[in-house]
Amino acid sequence: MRVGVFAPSGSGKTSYLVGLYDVLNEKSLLSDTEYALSFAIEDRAVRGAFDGHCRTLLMKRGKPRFPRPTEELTRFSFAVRHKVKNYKHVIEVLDFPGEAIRGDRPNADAAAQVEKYHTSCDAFIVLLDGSVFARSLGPRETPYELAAKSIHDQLDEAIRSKANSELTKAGTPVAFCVSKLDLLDRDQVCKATETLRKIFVRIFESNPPCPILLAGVSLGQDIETDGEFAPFHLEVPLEFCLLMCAANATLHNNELEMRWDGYRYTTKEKLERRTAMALLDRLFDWWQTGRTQKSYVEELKSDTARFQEYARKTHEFRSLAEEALRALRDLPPGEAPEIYLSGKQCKLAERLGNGGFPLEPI
Ligand SMILES: Nc1nc2c(ncn2[C@@H]2O[C@H](COP(=O)(O)OP(=O)(O)OP(=O)(O)O)[C@@H](O)[C@H]2O)c(=O)[nH]1
Ligand SMILES: [Mg+2]
Repeated sequence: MRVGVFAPSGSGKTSYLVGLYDVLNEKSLLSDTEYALSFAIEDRAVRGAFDGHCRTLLMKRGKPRFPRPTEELTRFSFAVRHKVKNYKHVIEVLDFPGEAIRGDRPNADAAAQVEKYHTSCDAFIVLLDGSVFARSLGPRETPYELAAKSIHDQLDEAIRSKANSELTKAGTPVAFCVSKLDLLDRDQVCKATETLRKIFVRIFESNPPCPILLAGVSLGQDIETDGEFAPFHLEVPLEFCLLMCAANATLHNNELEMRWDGYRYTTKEKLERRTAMALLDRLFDWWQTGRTQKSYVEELKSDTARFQEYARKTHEFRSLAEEALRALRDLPPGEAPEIYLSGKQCKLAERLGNGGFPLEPI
């Protein structure tokens, strides 16, 4: 799964990723009955850099605790595993200088690379600085608004180009996050989400529909002065993307599994009929179809292998989706994030039903 973490410069992308790394490490240490997933960055150099950033975030106070503005594109991946079923799936992320998507002054080379990466993403986490978004939209667009609109356009295009593939079959998930939630009061949160919905209205109401999450995230109260690192909902957007992509892949592979079972069945039938037939019948069949008994056996073998591969994937993605769904459903009632599909609010299903789609209309 490739996740695009989209945000204009200074919105807290790198800080979010560092905080998220810490939260995922903590959750990975829980027992499998509490949290059955574990996350790990497998590249030692990248892991070392994240550990360093985490230490600074936890030990220092004020501005120096945060990572410096990002100057280069950093692509990394972490593996998510199911602790019991021992299934591994790789999640790829790109951190980049937010400058690259500033509407007014894009760095052409980085901008092209960022855009290329994003068109191949299966899911998106969009971070927008709550303290900027809580202000009213003025008559003239600020560079921040221009950057947000540029994100909108790239999202729109990426969603179209990714439609109907394995992880996005029933829509590309997008988690919109109001970042720096600790700086906002209730009215400002409403204002920020209203602005966000206005700018991204086409994504909210996209057709075919994309599952949308709307959440607030923060690294902690007074984190920019002397507050403790107290992560709020940092893992929620990722769990949502994981849930939706894994549920989509379950649907997709389940469908292929059924279709392939059909092929397998007909090949098997033909083979059995031919085996039972007299030599003359076989010759007649060969003359009519040009196929030998061996070719039927080979076809059956490869069909069976495909069928088993799809069945395995259905099972594995399902286990990921179930656990991500459980984690999201376990959030305290007052903290449940808002979820939308085709502009309408939805809720999380109690469990993945046979249909496998985890959202229900309210
Ligand atoms: N109050 C508050 N401030 C935050 C939070 N997260 C980040 N910040 C502040 O936002 C600043 C920018 O964060 P970065 O993570 O560097 O933002 P970025 O999106 O990576 O920026 P670029 O690398 O320039 O694209 C930090 O230096 C902090 O001052 C948060 O949760 N709450
Ligand atoms: Mg950064």
